Amino acid sequence: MNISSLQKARYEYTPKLPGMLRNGISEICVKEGGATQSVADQEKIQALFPNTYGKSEITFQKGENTSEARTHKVGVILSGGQAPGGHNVICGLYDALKATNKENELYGFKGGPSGLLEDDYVIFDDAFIDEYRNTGGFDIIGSGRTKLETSEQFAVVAEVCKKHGITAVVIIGGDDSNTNAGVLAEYFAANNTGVQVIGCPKTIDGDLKNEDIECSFGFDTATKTYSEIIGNIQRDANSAKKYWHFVKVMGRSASHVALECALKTQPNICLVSEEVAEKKMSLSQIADYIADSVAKRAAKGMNFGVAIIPEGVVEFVPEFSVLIHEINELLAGSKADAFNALPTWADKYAFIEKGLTKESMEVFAILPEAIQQQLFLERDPHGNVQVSLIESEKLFSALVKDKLDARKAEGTYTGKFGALHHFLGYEGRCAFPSNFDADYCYSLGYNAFMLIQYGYNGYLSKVSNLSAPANEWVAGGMPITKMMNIERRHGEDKPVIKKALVELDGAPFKYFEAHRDEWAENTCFVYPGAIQYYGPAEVCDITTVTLALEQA
Ligand code: FBP
Repeated sequence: MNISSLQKARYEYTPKLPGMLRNGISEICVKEGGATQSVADQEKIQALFPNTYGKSEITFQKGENTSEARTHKVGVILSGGQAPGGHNVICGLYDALKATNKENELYGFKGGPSGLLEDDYVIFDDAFIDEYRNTGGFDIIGSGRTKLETSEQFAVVAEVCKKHGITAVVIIGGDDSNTNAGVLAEYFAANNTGVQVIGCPKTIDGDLKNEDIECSFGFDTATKTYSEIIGNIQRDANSAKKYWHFVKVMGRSASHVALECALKTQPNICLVSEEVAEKKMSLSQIADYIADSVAKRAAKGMNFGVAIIPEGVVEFVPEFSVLIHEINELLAGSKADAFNALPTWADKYAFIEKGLTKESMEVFAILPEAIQQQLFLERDPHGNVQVSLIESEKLFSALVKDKLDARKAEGTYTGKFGALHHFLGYEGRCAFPSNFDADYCYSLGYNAFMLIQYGYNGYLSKVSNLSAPANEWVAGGMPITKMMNIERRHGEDKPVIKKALVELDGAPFKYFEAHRDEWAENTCFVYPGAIQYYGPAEVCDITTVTLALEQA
């Protein structure tokens, strides 16, 4: 197999573990904290999780390992979108499991949760694992978005575990997958299967975090990768001085990725979806806000700039959500056939004009035609508009152009405006994990096995104190039920891990808010450059600005 010299070098990299896990398996003991409670809706969550609710927080310490000596077969799955470091979670899990007992085995179920349902697996050995150490991607076993959530599915998983003698399942996933890990753990306990479930917090979006989970893995590497590219674009913009670049970054439900990239690169504009929702901003107001920056810079002779747009922002614009809802209604059921049968876009437009309320039609009318068509043509299997496919970077640049044209007509703007568009998403999800993610992920996996060895069920592998050097990280576990509350999902009350959105009174947003006016008007670009894997710790090992500000 041909591999790059970096890949070869990364095979040799030894991930750093938290101090308390460094002394060898025989010297890791457990300290149990007090009983826990869910963050909200305690009675309801307790009633739903009678076997796994209220368990203690766990911290590992240096001391005699008192766990029961038994052979373990562990199953692992990767669930949802790729995130750098997933391979290292599996490597850490494998190394801890083998260091404990050579007879222990690790089964990797292929293609995400469906691998568990279809009993499609590999059994890892040293040669297999060694090819994936410190590499990006989820290709070691693949991932998938099948949801493990029904009792029928749980019964199948229990059968598969029984068939192979699997004693524990590790689920590497985001908030939904770990919610389901908690429900599966309860099912296993209630049915006396003897199988444990441990979750690991993954997602580049950074929206699986709370008072216990300081960050999800992959966020560090993905945002460093995007920031490198944004910095390069900024330098190009500052060299050529003729384009405004609209850069959309991934992050469907939260703007952590956009905000972190902005904190690293200091662009002229960064939209934060949570603020858009809080201030109930309209598309027109957002366009004016960006156009103001364009105009102020143009007045100083700078007809260039960079704007970061979070992937999910349009869903946070109240008037846009109403429009989407009305379009879904307008084309519900057989009405879609009547619409599709109309021969021209003009006919379709007339149909839309008749079906939407006046307010929604006003919003629809200001959209560029390409976006209007996207709303009607690209629909999911249920017939709903696929908001994630909307090219919001193009939408906003078109709206800004309209605003500037109007200002030109009024004589209040005389600059030039040429826009270019970028979408940074998949580029960052499988990058070689930064040293932080390589270390963090390996520790999460290693730690997950320690939780298994000590018999815990329904826990999330927890590694904290992450802005300190790895030696000072704290390893342990937190009951998944502690992170749950009840939310209305698809018309039903469900116990779920709360998704973490950007907090507008949190330190990262406050820092951004305090500096953005200056960044909007002047050129304060920062060029972070590529992720460095070898060199001084202050260049290679520091994590995100978000975490540094949150923990300052
Ligand atoms: P997870 O929440 O599963 O980690 O995935 C998040 C994400 O990376 C988003 O940022 C992006 O919108 C989405 O995945 C894309 O999903 P897909 O890989 O299915 O196209």
